[in-house]
Amino acid sequence: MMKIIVTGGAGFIGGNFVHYMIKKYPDYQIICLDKLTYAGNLETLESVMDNPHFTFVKGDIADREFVYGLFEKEKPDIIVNFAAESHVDRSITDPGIFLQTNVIGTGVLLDACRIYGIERYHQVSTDEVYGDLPLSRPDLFFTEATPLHTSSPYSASKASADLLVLAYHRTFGLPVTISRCSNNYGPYHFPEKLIPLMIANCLNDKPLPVYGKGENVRDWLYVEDHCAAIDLIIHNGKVGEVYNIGGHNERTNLQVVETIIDALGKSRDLIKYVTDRPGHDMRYAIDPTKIHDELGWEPKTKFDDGIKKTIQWYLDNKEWWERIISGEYQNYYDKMYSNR
Ligand code: NAD
Ligand code: TDX
Repeated sequence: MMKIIVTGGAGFIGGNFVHYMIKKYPDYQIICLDKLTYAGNLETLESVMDNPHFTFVKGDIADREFVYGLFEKEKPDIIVNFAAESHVDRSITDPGIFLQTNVIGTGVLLDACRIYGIERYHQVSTDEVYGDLPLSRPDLFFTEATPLHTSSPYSASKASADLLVLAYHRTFGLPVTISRCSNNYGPYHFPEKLIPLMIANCLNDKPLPVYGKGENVRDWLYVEDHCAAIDLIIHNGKVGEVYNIGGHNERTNLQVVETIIDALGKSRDLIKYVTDRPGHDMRYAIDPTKIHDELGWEPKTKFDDGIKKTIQWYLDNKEWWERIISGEYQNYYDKMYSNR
């Protein structure tokens, strides 16, 4: 029996991870610690709220007193830290909160682990810490040895957190692991991100804002495959190690948008090319050899199947995302996209 604190479990990937773990390990105790920012949504956790093996706690990972109190009370075995400000565009308009949550918050969790003792601290990081690859070199991939070379305040904050995690391992012997994953997609993805935004706008016959020429490449991974990889790392991964996670599913943004338009039977005239994101990374591509060879991980879902499942989920769960886009999100959308 393990007790796991999942931070950021009311968000997209953390929420999927909570569901994955409860299903796979019905004896484990899962505690979700989440601040419920604009990106946190208790409706994502509705079906597990009454499960006696699940507890939801509202709180901020950067609130030292609160975090120490929780560790003292719960004495967790494992921490999986998903909690973060996660949207690159928001980090360009307001970087401060990214430093507060992603860097300071990670530092507080690490201190709590030192003081109260844990079996494993796992940091959920991102391929964005490696910067980007040129479109002219499709033979290049990010390995765990690729130098950190960040582009946005978001990725800089995630890279800073990674360095802190590794420093706590080296200096204090804290049993840590880090995973760096490529772009996820799937159920419960907040509609500010490319795929859910395009699905929602398509269904509402609204323009589809493609940054620049739409030629940037992302390496898409179905969220359940990411959850399975983290499950393997926390149980079998080597302490002090970094694992890249990605599934060789590269697509240009334009290809992704056209796939969604076609699947929903809409017109490609909905595409609207808009001003590019400042500092926009060209291409991300992960080499997952290490996690494959050491832990036997392999992605199960190909992009063509995963995108169909995802679109179906958004069709079947309109209430979940319609409630989000009808609220405060509208102000964000107007600020970000009008006059762009
Ligand atoms: P998300 O924005 O959907 O969810 C983040 C969650 O963290 C929300 O529930 C939010 O309320 C919570 N949170 C934010 N600040 C907090 C704080 N101070 N204290 C406690 N909770 C807080 O993000 P996501 O897309 O699910 O990403 C989860 C993690 O995975 C992040 O660390 C992100 O950097 C990383 N990641 C994401 C992707 C991706 O494609 N989405 C890819 C690789 C890595
Ligand atoms: O309206 C849009 N139009 C557009 O062209 C949006 C929201 C995005 N884009 C482009 C920008 C990117 O090239 O689509 C691509 C994907 O954008 P996002 O969904 O914002 O993701 P990205 O910036 O690639 O970062 C994501 O993957 C790595 C997550 O948000 C991060 O948390 C994760 O670390």
